[in-house]
Amino acid sequence: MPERVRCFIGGKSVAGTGIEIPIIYPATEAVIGTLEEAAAAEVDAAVAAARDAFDHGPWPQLGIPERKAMLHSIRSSLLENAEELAFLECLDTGVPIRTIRGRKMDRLTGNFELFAESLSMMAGQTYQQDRKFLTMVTHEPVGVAALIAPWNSPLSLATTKLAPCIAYGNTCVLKPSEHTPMALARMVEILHEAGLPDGVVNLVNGRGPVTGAALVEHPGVDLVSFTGGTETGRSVMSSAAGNLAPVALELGGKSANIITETADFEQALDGALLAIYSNNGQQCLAGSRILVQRSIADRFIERFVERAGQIRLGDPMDPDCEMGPLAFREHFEKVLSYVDIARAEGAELLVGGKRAEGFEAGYYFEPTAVLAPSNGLRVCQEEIFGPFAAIQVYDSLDEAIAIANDTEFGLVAYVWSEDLHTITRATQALRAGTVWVNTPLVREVRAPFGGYKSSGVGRDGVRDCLDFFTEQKTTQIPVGKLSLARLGAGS
Ligand code: TXE
Repeated sequence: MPERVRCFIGGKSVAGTGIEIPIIYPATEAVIGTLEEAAAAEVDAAVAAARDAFDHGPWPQLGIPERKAMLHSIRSSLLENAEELAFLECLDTGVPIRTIRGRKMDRLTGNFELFAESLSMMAGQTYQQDRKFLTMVTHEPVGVAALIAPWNSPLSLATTKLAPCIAYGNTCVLKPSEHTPMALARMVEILHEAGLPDGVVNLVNGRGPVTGAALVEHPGVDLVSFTGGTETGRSVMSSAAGNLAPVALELGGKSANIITETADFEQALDGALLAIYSNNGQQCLAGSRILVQRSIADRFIERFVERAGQIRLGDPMDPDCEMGPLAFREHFEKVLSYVDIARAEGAELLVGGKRAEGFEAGYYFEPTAVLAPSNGLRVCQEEIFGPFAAIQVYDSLDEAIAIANDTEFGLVAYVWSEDLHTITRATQALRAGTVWVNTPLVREVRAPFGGYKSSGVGRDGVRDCLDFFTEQKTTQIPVGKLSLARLGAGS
């Protein structure tokens, strides 16, 4: 475990000259390291290193086979170091180690594999309508990217940006969340151990409004990819606008999980629990509004509450742990505050609602559910980002769809039914970037993923990443000599 987390710039570890930030293990609240915040000077140096690697380095000029080979080599090195990375991510986040070892590591290594493969299939276009010209469109790297990562799943969400960014020949400066810096710092070292040229990936650490803002506003940055909260996303977009830097924003959600009376009851129950309580409840795609049809509501709520109360909270390093602590103190307090907000607005607390008992320390919060009388409540409209479900009862499918769409967000939506017409009607009407039918939380990483409305701008996925991380160049060449009008030649 590192004692100090520093910047990594131009292939070297560099001290941060900003403040020192304690790194806290959320399961014990113990200080386990120190983060050296990058001040403006280190942000400048990181952007300069990325700029130099882009403008003068080999990386953007390499052929596809060479870049592909490097991505495969990175993937192998990450696999070799997977256990160490999983351990650090668990210390950073408090997410159960079994989740990290499984789906997070697959996603981390899979991101490099996917974009290595996608390079093989990268192709431009030709336009042949005008037979006097060859017109071709090619993809070229854009330049230096600022990549801002969140704290709920640092390795997989950072590399969802980083892998396509470098695959398509760009260079970057990565800024992890100040709450979860350790696994990504080690990952950046591993990229270099695998042979990545210096300056292609640079790392700065620190608070969002300090290090993050300095990076996003930097005139040397050509594009910005951000995952985080919706309010922060708005400010990132307006800062990037100063440099006309394109932005991709993956933001919050308040996704509806519609449980119909035609659902496979047990599957829907399992799915609803996973959708709100996995990853300690901290995921943008959580099914945080559970809409249950009246005819099955009593039975569903009873079983849901019973199961929520039995979820095994504990030491996230324990392979049997199902739910760990929330990621940091301020976030714990934010999630807890919604219990009083819910009560004050007339919601009924069904389960949980307080710090979990039996833990001397750690940001442990009980799996919580409230019954909300209306979708207008704050617990139904605001992203809580914790293990906190707001359950509502509806009568008709049309009513459920209207409730589901009555939100500023539009990241994902879930529907559970064995009836084809219910499924087709709901999937067409739901205003969300992804609709999951009879399943929770599958991420087909090749397909577009992103939000309608305030849930984001742009999409992850192979085709959209190619569009975002490359410039398209149209080149035209005449076939044979042209007979051009001869201005100034007389007659
Ligand atoms: O996230 P922030 P916060 C949601 C969730 C959560 C809320 C606030 O609802 O409760 O956002 O969380 C960096 N310029 N999500 O405040 O601030 C920051 O350092 C540049 C949803 O912790 O969005 C971190 O690296 N960067 C979500 C990253 O932005 C800035 C994941 C995300 O932090 C910045 C996380 C600035 N001005 C929270 N300010 C998801 N979509 O999965 C902050 N940052």
